[in-house]
Amino acid sequence: IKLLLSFSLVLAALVSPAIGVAQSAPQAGTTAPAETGPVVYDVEVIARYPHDPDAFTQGLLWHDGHLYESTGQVGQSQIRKVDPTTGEVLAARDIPADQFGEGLALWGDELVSLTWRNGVIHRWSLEGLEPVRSDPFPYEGWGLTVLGDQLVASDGSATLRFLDPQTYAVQREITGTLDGKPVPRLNELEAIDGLIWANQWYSQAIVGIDPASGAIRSIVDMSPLVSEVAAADPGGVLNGIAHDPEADRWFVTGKLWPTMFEVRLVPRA
Ligand code: DDQ
Ligand code: CA
Repeated sequence: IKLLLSFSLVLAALVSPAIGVAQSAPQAGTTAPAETGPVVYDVEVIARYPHDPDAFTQGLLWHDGHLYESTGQVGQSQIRKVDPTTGEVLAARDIPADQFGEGLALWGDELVSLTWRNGVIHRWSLEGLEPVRSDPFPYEGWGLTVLGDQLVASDGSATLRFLDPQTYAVQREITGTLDGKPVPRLNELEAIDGLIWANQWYSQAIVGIDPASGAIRSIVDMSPLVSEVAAADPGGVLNGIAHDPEADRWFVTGKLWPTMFEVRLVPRA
């Protein structure tokens, strides 16, 4: 597990050294029953589809036969509707050019998108990607998804905030933890089958977080996909999880990746 969540040694020096995985050995002599650890999964690649290698993927979701994607980097941030099979960008709308686009979620017939440090959260019509409204948002914006009747937002720490989808008021928070230790740099999010699945910035794993407690229940080793893509750009990290609930299909990609992977999770024996 430590290995799965370990990240680029080059970046280890630049980013906070704590990756937020358990470093302590199990305590000897304790009689309390050990809590069940996370289930570790490998991925089986079902299909590979083209993905715009210039898309700095920040948010990804599936809706009604299409992928919707938000992209980042100042001056290049967009909201996009994408053909999942060809990777063709069917429609795109620019995020204001001075802003850095981040996570994306669908609420009703509107897309909601974060910005990294611009302090603003946007809404767009699903049909036509027209800007609907923009509101102040007092946190760093990283990932965004919907669970039940709330939005869930990450901010680059271990904290996930549950927000009112209209007012964005924070209704509760959880801390993503593994063996009780906070797991920082939670990034792109997707709620699937009752867990909040998260990319962790600069790790080669996706984690499944219990929305009640914050405990990590699942760890998916994505390192074969990261190796296959071998992104040259240091920013080209694993990022982007989408799920087609009708066919139970998982889609994963990364920033500047030329490939969109459809995968199946296989519990490690
Ligand atoms: N964020 O999307 C994770 C919030 C920010 C992305 C910033 C991209 C910079 C990439 C440079 C990597 C070298 C440290
Ligand atoms: Ca997503």
